Amino acid sequence: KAGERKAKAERLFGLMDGFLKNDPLSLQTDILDHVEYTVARSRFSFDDFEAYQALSHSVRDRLIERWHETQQYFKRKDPKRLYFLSLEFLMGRSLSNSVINLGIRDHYADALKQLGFDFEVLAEQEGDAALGNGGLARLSACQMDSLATLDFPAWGYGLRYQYGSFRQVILDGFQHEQPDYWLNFGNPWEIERVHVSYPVKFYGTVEEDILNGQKYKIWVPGEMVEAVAYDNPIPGYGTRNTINLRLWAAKPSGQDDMESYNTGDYINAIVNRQKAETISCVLYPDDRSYQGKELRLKQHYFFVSASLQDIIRRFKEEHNNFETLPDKVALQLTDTHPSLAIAEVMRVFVDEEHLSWNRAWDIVCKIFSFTTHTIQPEALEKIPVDLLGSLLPRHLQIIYDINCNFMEELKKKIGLDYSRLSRMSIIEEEGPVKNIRMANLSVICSHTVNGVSRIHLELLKTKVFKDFYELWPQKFQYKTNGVTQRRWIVVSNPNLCALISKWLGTEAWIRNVDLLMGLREYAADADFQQEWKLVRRLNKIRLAEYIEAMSGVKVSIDAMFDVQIKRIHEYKRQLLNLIGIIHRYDCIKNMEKSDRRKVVPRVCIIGGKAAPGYEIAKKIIKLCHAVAEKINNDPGVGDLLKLVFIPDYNVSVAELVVPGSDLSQHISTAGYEASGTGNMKFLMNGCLLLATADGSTVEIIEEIGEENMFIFGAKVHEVPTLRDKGSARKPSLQFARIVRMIREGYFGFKDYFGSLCDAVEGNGDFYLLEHDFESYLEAQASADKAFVDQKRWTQMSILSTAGSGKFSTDRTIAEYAESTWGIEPCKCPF
Ligand code: TH1
Repeated sequence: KAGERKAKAERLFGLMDGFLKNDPLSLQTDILDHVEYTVARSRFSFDDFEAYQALSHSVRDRLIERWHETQQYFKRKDPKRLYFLSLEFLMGRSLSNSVINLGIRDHYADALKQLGFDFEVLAEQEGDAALGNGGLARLSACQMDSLATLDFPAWGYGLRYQYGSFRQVILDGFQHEQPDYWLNFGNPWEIERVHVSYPVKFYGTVEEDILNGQKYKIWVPGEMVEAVAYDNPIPGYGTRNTINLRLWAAKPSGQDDMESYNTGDYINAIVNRQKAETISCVLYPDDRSYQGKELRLKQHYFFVSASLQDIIRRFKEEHNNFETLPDKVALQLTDTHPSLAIAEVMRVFVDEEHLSWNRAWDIVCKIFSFTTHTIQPEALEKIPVDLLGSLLPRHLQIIYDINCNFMEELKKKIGLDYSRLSRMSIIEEEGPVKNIRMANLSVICSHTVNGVSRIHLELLKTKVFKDFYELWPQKFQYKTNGVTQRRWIVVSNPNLCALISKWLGTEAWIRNVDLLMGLREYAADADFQQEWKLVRRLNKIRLAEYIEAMSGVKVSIDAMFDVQIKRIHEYKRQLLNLIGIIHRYDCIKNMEKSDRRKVVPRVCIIGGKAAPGYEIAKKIIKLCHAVAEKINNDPGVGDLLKLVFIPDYNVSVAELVVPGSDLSQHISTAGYEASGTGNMKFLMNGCLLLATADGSTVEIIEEIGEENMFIFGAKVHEVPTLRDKGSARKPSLQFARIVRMIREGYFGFKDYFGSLCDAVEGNGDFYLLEHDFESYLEAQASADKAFVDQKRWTQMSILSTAGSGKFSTDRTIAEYAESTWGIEPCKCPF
């Protein structure tokens, strides 16, 4: 039998003619075949979009080859695997990233040229995959790139939302949300696996059964939905390893409800079944405040249940003893969103696999690690007990049992300290409704809890999880976030990439980013500076063209491009930026004509989405437009100051904006940004940072030195006292004057901005805008001063890139692999 199988395999491989070839002729034939047979257009006439489709399919073929090889290799080697669970992945575009990681970008560019197409133009045809909101989701995407590149045997799991992050449309300066029809034109980057599907249960009751004299719980569901897998290959750079991101879509269950068909209401029965698809229909657009909505909870469980069925099935194919599961499987929880997985594993083990509670619990405590991404209380997920009890009745019982055991253990350790016990309980009893605290569940059941920057861990230890830290200090760690240099330099800034490789004399930094340090020795070199400045200028030209196309505003390339792009949030203080801009405008207006020559011209760029229900954030967007209208049309100001809002900020917009900026702002109130990752993208691209000592910026300061940045504002430990002092502080007259201008309608919309102004005045100033205003202006003045001295500025810019090595997800992932997941590389041989 084995001999027969081998002979067949050899014959098939012979038929296959080895792997796909990457010479120009093969690539052209391939692309044209896809034009004809996949896109079904004539090979003699097809447009740019059709060319993009055919091109992507040809790349996809190559991804699939490596995907197969890698998965077979993992299966054969059977290493410990990491399963990375995240409800959000912001992948952006895939084409350029894929061909670069496969090492065949130039091959494709040549092949296309001979067909009369330009690679870059075709790459622009692709829309973003935006299955996430902000930093957390892009972090998950960057981490996938590093997991693949570092050859780790890992898979990502997520949801395949039919509608990703909403499209932000600005009308009259107001944000409107529109659906993101990202799948309408097909998605060549995914592989639908119709045969990989699992039933997911909801509602119903819990009953008891007896088997071999033992009592068991059986969950009799009230609703069943099918989860279908869509695989998205993730190629590593400089390796053949291609890992998988498996996303689930909801489909009506294959188990027919005969009852409703038999009653004769055929149409209604079908229509009702179709509703199953709503579960994976839409991404929740709010990245902070958590609302206990049933659909959201359904999404969480749907995702968790399908992923675990898949993971456990794979484990059982090769193993028959769950005791070895912790040696073979690590489950990473990205924030609390997937933490129902804990209760689900307990349920499967106890109810379906018939393990004893204690054995199941032992295993569970060894497989989960949890990373938290915030400290803001409104983001901590709390599920109303009644909601969980109706949707997932068995899970509620299990969570109660876990909590009960935990409370007993805890009492033995800390005695009857009831206030501490109630703080640490998974069940929140206070308040009008009882809630399940998902964060407590995650901490109790995970072997490791990670923060996303050093300062974030400090705050977790001393505030949010203080009680838990005192109980289990060894559980708490941090892994400072990173970004992938493949996407954020190689893909998005090809000129800088080439320049770095030229001066370092190697491309090795693309896999080993610490080598960027080697740029330090050329930081003051006149030739290098010249080339550096030229690259940056070309990027600014590209950005200026985009700005003009999007907003109609013509901007000067010589001006300093000053950028703040990120989700709009009070704690991120876009309003401080705007107040600073108004102040600058006011100064220019009140200046003698002769003094204006000394002003450093600025183009202020703001971009970001506001959660649809977040009124204050939406008002900030409107204020930005109102201020821009006034400034940009003031002939007395001209090129000295421009303000533009870039609509519909997403990954591909960031790829354009980041390389073209001179200065970027990361100005959250200290203690509020758990890490921040935008700062790292700008840093890598040689953009200087104007920032508070918050989140990962604290560590950036250590790497590149405060003298190469513009740091301002209250420090973390000062914030609570400053807030308590409130209006007792010395008021800033300048600040008050500007707030009054806004309030009194200097920029129009008089009544509309009142609540914005209330939120930053006197005791209302929760995020300390007024307190930090003065030092903010000083930092801005130092930035102006530095910009005038272009030699110094360029040196700072080079030193920023040179010092950015620590902030690669390659480092983050290597740390997780070593001290949290316990996994090792598994490199597929050539
Ligand atoms: C962000 C944090 O705000 C940011 O500081 C951090 O760099 C990033 O995560 C990655 O670690 C968060 N995003 C979310 C999204 C949701 C809930 C909480 C957070 S915290 C949905």
